[in-house]
Amino acid sequence: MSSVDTTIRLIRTGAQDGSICSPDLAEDPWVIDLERMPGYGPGSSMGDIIPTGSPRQGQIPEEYRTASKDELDARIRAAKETLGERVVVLGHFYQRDEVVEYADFVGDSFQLANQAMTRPKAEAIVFCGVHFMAETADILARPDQSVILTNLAAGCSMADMADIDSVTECWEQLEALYGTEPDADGRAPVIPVTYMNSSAALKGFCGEHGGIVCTSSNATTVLEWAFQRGQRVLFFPDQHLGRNTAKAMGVPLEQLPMWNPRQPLGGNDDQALADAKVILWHGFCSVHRRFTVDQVEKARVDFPGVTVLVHPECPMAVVDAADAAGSTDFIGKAIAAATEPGVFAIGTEINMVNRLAAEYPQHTIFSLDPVVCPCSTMYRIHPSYLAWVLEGLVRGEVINQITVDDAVAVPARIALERMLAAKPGLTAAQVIGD
Ligand code: CIZ
Repeated sequence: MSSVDTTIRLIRTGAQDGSICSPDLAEDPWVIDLERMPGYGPGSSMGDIIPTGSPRQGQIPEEYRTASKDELDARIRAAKETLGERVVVLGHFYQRDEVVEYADFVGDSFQLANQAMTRPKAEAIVFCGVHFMAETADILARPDQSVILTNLAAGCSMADMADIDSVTECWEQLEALYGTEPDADGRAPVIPVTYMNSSAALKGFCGEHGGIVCTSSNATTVLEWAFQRGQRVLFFPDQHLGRNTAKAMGVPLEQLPMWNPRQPLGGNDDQALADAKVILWHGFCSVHRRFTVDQVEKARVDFPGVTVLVHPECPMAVVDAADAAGSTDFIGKAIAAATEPGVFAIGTEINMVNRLAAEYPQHTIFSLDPVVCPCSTMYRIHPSYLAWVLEGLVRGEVINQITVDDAVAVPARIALERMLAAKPGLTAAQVIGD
């Protein structure tokens, strides 16, 4: 099976049938960054508005931009060999195969940050993922370890949808409405919960305000933790993960208002906020927003008996129409656990789906979305950038270091530690009861 990159190029040149969401996908990332559009780049979030001041990637030396695939391969392998245990390369599940092949670990954002910790001799942690992941790795890393993001333009459009200023403004409005005193059971008026896919500043905000971080694997446990300590939750940035998780825990949809930071009280009235159990920030993932109920229905018609597995960042109607919803780790494990050959339609990023299809040839595994449309920001990483930063390390130069100041890293670590300590255990009645 060919990689997503190869498929894109074949479709672009007409050598293979199919459709891609942008012809620019066939371009190299430095062309996109410097010559075409100062946005997220082609792919699933290309229509999203990138905040002004988002990191840009400067021009990398020509020798890397023009090197052939074979030359880059030889240089990356030689640099890794020279650096040995002094470097660890991390590749996210959503990263292209052409980069993942050099990764020492492949996983989700939190698994990767933790895996880096299993390499105590690593002086440098090279992230082939997106910005918030490198920040998390830096928060958890030792002070003498440097974390490198291979392309600084690899941000996350969903993480960018909640910034510290808008969340602080929201918090002040909620404090004015609810007050700051706990109720008779000692529960705070609101507990902030941030998804791992958020800036370090928001993790720090949660650490400072009695809140916590969650991943898509532990969102239920984290919401239970929050309901033990608070009357309601402010959940950011992904509305869909918040809604899908709270709904599955039994919270009625009327108690899940959405907060639009561009409107007073987030576009809600006092009563809706008084009744709220989870206030959902209006963010979304443009990869997962592409999946639709029509696609699920088509998969069921085309492949009777198909198992539809989707990520909880998908819209609620898609999650409801699927057979199961869960994190990347959940989806991978669900397929690994299938003993009989089966058909799986998957609603998550195409690189991961493609890799699962190659890894489990006994099954038919395909993306629910017929259009090839990778995560635009992951797609900014290319082997040229990896060769550039690794050869920098060989010369003793740390390129594209991501550093989180202690003023943010210390409270952010508290919010992450609360997540690690959270244990499942509340009943549905405890969650939704007043
Ligand atoms: O946390 C991650 O790495 C992402 C993007 C999702 C997931 O489910 O693992």
